[in-house]
Amino acid sequence: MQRRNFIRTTALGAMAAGLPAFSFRGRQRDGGGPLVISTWNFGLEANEAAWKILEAGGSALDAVEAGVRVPEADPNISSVGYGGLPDRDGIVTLDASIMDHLGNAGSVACIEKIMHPVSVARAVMEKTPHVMLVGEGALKFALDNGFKAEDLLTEKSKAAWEDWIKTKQYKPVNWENNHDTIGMLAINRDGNISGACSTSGLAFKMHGRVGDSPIIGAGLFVDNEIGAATSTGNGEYVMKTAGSHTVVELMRQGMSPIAACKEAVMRVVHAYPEKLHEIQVAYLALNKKGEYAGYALRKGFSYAHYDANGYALSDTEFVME
Ligand code: SD4
Repeated sequence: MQRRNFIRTTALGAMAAGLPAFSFRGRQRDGGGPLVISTWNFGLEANEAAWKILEAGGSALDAVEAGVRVPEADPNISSVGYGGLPDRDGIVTLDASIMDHLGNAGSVACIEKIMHPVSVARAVMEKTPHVMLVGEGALKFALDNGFKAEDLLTEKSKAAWEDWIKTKQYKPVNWENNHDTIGMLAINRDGNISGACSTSGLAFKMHGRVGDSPIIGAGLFVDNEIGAATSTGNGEYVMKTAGSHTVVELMRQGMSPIAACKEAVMRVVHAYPEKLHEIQVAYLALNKKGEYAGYALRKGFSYAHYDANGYALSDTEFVME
């Protein structure tokens, strides 16, 4: 917040002095250095873990994996990894994806018992000819590759499920947005871009339900020539509009990150007007120049940012309250 105020002050100062001020509607990194951005507010640690790698001259891929692993391991975050809210049968199933600057991609969907699905997604990318493994096959692959099987349900997430089941009795599936999928995008010192995304998906979803986060082109897309995008919200609407790929394609046609994110949100607005009262869809995007922004259907979407100037949180613009 402090940094936001600082930026705002600086921009106003520049305008007052008759100097070109950068726009709030998307920002440009200073001097072309590395940076990392991520959806919502997972605290300083996630972005800091990524930033340390970028600052040391490491790859954007290592950075986003390290960053996403932080909330995955945090039992107090109820929407990602360990401690994530289970499905309506009380089972924690996780979705994750990763994509690098060479166009390589990997993902896992509906994987159980593995605390770091983003690292399994990376292993799928690096060790198999495939992009995506799901369910039991994904778990078997993870175990074969040295990942440990663990109980991901915590006392707290179990209690939340037991509470929910008392009143909802499986109906309807919880469609309220369980905020806070982490989508993270980074650009490193060489200007190469990677992204990663990880979630426990919608709370109390149907068993077997997969969201947008592990779908390349929906929850995440990277094109190193253009930029990258990631999404959060009700994944069904992101999937039905091929959201993140749409954002990157719009940037390819010359749109700024904020204009591209807004247009992708507006595709949902136009296609599903009768659903808007019950859903959230939000995008975060970064282009090759290091300009970045987010845009949301509803008020309340925020993102974190870390670069050489430090850490900052920002709210995005939105279509409706
Ligand atoms: C999903 N997009 O599984 C995810 C959930 C999410 O904020 O982002 N919640 O649909």
